[in-house]
Amino acid sequence: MDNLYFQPEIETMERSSLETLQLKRLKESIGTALRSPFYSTRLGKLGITPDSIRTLGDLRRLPFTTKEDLRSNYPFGLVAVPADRVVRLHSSSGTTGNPTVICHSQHDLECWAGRVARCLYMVGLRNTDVFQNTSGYGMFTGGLGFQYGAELLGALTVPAAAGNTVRQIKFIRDFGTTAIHAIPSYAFRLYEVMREMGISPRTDTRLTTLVIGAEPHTEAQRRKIEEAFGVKAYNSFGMSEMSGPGVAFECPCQNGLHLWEDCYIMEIIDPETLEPLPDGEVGELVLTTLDREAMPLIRYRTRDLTRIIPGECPCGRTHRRIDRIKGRSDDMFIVKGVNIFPMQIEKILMQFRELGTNYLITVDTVNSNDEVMVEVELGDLFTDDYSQLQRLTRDITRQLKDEILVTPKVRLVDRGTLPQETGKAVRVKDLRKNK
Ligand code: DLL
Repeated sequence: MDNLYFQPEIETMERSSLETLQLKRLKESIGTALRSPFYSTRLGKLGITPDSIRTLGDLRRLPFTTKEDLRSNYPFGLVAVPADRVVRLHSSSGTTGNPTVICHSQHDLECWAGRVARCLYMVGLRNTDVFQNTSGYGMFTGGLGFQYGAELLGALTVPAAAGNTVRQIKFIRDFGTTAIHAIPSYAFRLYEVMREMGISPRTDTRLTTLVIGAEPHTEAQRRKIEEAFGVKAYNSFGMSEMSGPGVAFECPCQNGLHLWEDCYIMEIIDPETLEPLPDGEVGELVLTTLDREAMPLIRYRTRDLTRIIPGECPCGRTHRRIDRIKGRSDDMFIVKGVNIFPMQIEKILMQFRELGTNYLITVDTVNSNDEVMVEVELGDLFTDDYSQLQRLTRDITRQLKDEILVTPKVRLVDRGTLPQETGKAVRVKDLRKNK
């Protein structure tokens, strides 16, 4: 039973067979989508039928689907099956207007759990593992998504949910947790509290694996997490619109995330011109679902920026890899005409050993001038020597300016000063939006 979730016939499939499978499933997906009010109008108007798709290239003739489409057809306008087949919905936390809703049939939930089990198996988890999930349960898909995936794998799955760090640590020790799923900012929090309690993750726990994802993070941040816990931390990518976690995941080679191409067709487009980009170039990820029946999505614009990593992976899996997410096109902020992504700033900050991992970027207009302020917490090894702090501030400012081409104000603050979110970290506050 142990290797049920390694499916070499799918994961290492010849590209040509994989593409044949994709084409077959794409036609089916379009046939299903046409049963929803939204796509029957949108695609019907263009005369699209499953038979009009003869090659994978024909997908490019179809219109994109956007988050706005989901919002304006809220809640059920994209549902393609009768109501009695829908068994669950997840919804995003829309701050303004309608949230987005994704509906699932029993079949969809089974496919999703299978994908997550496949990902966990890939990084070495088995039915003897104890998997503790620190995601919020509820509408956020990191909770139930990992719960059902890890259970399907046969692991003892601990639905610890978000927050209450001291209790999390007690569970880790009492239940012999071997694997933790956490968003990267929470992994740091867990480690800090462990240290305050005098607990070493290396010697006082049975941890072997961390799964981190759901928010952008740099390679340097991943390395810091790995050093802190003394175990490998694997990057996990997904989004509620594509069911949740389990869309793309790192293998033990940790050189990109295999995107499961039997379940999704991926495209990378230039977000301005909407034209396809060649492998290796960074652009917006566009995904089409291939095995979802309650609510298929065709050419969904994710807004996530990444690239396809050219070449083959030494692990032998043939599903292509995406690079870690560089940010979202809607995360980008513009200061003095320069496009800036929070990940550019994080990349520089993480190079300074004196700094901790929590930071906040505030953009504001001061005397008609746009200014960027970067506040970052100090790591606890650092002294409070004033001249040393000044030198460090200067170094950070210079390196940031080289990277983002704007001179930011840098403020070093004590550990624990900046807000610590229980969910995904909020890295940018753009106060210009409120003016
Ligand atoms: O974050 C699903 C998920 C749960 C993924 C647990 C992984 C682990 P949403 O809340 O809909 O779903 O947010 C999706 O989060 O479009 C990306 O911008 C970002 N994101 C997700 N995974 C990563 C990652 C879940 N590994 C949005 N790296 C996506 C960077 C990520 N960004």
